[in-house]
Amino acid sequence: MALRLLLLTPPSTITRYQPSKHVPVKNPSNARVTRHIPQSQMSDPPLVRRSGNYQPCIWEYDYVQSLTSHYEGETYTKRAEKLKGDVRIMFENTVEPLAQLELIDVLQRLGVSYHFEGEIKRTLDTIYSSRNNKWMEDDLYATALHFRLLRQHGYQVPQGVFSSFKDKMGNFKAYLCKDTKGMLSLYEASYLSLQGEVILDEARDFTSSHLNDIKEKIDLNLAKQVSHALELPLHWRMLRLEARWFVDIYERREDMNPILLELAKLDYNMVQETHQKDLRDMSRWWTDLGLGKELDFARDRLMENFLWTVGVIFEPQFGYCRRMSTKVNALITTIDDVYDVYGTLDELELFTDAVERWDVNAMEQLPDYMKICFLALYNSVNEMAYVVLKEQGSDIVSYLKKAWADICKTYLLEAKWYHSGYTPTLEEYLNNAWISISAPVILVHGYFFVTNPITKEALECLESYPNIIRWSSMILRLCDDLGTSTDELKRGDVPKSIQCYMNETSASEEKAREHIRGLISDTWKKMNEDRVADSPFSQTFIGIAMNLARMAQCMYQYGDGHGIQDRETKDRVLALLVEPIPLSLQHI
Ligand code: LA6
Ligand code: MN
Ligand code: MN
Ligand code: MN
Repeated sequence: MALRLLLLTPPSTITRYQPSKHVPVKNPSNARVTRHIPQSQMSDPPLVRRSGNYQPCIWEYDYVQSLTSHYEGETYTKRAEKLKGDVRIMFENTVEPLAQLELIDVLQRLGVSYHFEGEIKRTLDTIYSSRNNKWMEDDLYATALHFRLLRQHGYQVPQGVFSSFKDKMGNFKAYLCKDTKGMLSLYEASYLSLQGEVILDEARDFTSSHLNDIKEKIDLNLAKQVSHALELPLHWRMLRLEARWFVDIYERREDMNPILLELAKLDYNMVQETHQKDLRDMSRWWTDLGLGKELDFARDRLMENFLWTVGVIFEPQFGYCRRMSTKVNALITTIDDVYDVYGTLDELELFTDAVERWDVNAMEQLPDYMKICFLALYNSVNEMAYVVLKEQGSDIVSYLKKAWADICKTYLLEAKWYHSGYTPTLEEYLNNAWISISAPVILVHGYFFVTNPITKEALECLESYPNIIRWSSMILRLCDDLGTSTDELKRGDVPKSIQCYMNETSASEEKAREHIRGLISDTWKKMNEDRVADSPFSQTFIGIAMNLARMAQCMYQYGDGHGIQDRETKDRVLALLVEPIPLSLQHI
């Protein structure tokens, strides 16, 4: 109905804002009119607002509330304790360095290494300080596995360990191509690289091109692993989803250890049970808040907002962080649509001002739909600060409100660019867009959800957004642009990184996308450097920042996984949050 109205009415009489250069008015099929707001001055044409044309939420409240799992209670925890004890004995009985590394690798991939942090640290310490490296000599697989695991855990290993695999001409020796396991191991290791490490860049090129060539000619289970790795390397993958995938691969392996497999399945199902509790809680919160229903132009994506938090921190003890981060994500998703889709420039100025002042009195100046949005934000964020004040005696309101003021200012600048039809340079765009993607807001809040006691040094560092936050944000922004900008431009939005680059260099879209993928890869290298640099942050917090980037790779792997619910994201929700891994419980 509304769409027809728009099509039948000449653009000049129905729209008050100036359509920018990026939105040809001739083709408004993606812009749906949702509401007409009567204007006080009759001479003004009626105000027409865009809509993102987002589909309503596919996850019904009752369905989400019905998600339960029986993997709860003493029977299961006892069995899990027994299996964990068996694994500890395995650590004691495994003496060969290669076998030790393989045990650690399998535990990590199966998603259960978080139970064995002490054992893993002790084992890697011993391997790192040992002078006997004979077991690695001429063994590409072992050398690369050693390199990857040690670097991952913050030990310094030089890229030069791979020099012996190169010939006099400086090329990787040709015979290595026959060693698929070694090639795959080198490929994964190459993603632990820092900026300027040429040997690792070459290793990545060499292994990816050969693995691509042979993937149709090898054993099926191995071929699956090769294709999976080529699609996204292990270092960039969302941990839980990888664990779910690897359980199936591991089960088919000849050297599969039934204890590890059973522990992995049982633990996955038990963790899923705690995630379901968090999810039910948050779906109740979101429904009670009513923001999704009130603001019908915005994405109603509680499930997806929760999914991000599982990618960011999955361990059962961090339920508080997951729940509060879900709230933050839901507020971001809604407010982003206020700025990108629905609000007029005048209103957006007012909203930005209200957030900057963090003053409940500033609500008076807002239109009704913004009042409800502002108060939801104000109350939710203040409540999060209240918990910290109560528990730690620190007043963190100023840090939280600064993060929101910063993002709103960047949103506003994008809105101004859009309304004036301006295309920034890529640099100008990215200087703003790493904040407008919301990762700084998510991470600043995340810091408080996992830190007790909060330190003065960390607070000072947080205010100016340390590198670890910047890189994580940049990866999220660039991945988001690759996945969402096509639709965004159709509906009318500021040019994103791809379009800014095209405009600046006259590159084709494909070339621009390649350039952006290159920037993502460079940013990962910077992140690899800063995640092990001296900082006032805990490993937990650094993990959150890394995992946010991984979640971005995952959400936008096949397009807009955050906005579009019924494709890959739906399968992922089912695998992660709904379906337990089938498990026969003979021993329980
Ligand atoms: C993506 O939307 C969106 F809402 C985000 C803020 C991405 C991450 C979200 C979380 C974790 P969109 P824009 C809640 O692609 O307008 O519209 O910045 O973001 O490109
Ligand atoms: Mn948006
Ligand atoms: Mn936006
Ligand atoms: Mn986007």
